Amino acid sequence: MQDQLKQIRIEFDSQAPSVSTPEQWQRLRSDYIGKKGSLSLAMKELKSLTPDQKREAGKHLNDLKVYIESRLKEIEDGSVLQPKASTRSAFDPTLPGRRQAFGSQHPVTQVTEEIISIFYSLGFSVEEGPEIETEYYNFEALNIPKEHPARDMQDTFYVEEETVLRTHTSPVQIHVMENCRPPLRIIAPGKVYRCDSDISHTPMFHQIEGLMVDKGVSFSHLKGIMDQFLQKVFGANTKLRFRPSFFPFTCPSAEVDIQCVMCKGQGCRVCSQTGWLEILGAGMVDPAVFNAVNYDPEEWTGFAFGLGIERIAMLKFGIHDIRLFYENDLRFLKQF
Ligand code: 2U9
Repeated sequence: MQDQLKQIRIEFDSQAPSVSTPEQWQRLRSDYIGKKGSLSLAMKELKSLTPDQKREAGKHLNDLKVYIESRLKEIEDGSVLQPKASTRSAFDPTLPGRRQAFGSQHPVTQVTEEIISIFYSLGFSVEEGPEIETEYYNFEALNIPKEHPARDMQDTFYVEEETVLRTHTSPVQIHVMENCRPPLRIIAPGKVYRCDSDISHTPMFHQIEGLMVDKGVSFSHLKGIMDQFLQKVFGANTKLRFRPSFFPFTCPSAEVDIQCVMCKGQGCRVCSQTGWLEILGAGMVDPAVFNAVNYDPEEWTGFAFGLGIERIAMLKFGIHDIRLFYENDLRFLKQF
């Protein structure tokens, strides 16, 4: 049987290279693996063998069948069955070219750039700093003492004993104040990290914080700048309200709300029926922070504010789940 199979293979190998038309390919196929082809005939002869011989010969038969099928496939792929170039429809040079697919900026980048340009027009410059910080710059210099709950391991990613992933961009302003004398007007955009994850929190998100220090800066300056900024982001006639709040680094402190962009103050699911949306936190820089950077709090005053960029983008674009920003799903990203 083995000799017979060898012979079949030799014959197949001698005929295969001369196949050049679909008809010849069909014929080759049926001669070898068709119902009445050489392999089927050999298969019938298995019956007369002992069980051991049958097992051995069956394996060789199967190997040969796999070989012939793969060679036939190669010949087919090598265009035997495909129309010749000359019979294909001619290339039409008048057809418009295929357009290059363009990407677009991530919605968080779009909102960041919009906010930067608004503050730039108000005389603020952009400052950046490292994402890995010492506890001193992230906490102590900002009047957040050792036992403060904000330092909790559950909120803060510790890299080493006294080194953290910054939980806000405030350390940038500390570095700037250490290196520059007032007056100053800066914003600090960038990534921040907090150990938190749900529909409105991701372990990494983006903030923009701002700081203005000068002689005679007051809470009304803060109100004026926040008002200008929020009218530009959410449209003219956006209503604001300031609620008293607490942050270790500002005093007095406030949270700033805008009238709900979805229901215009009527009350809806997005604003939890209150008619207002919390947008940012702000306040007058605490004298303890000025002392940490050797600014005389009797001579200088300043305001600071901070906001989460994803939150602004979610409200502007009507996105309900913050995690969508970081799933890299093109169906989501292509909408921006
Ligand atoms: C210095 C002094 C003061 C920055 C401020 C806030 C209020 C605030 C939050 C908004 C939403 C963070 O992203 S969020 O979770 N921020 O409410 N941030 S005042 O105050 C500073 C910063 C630097 C030297």
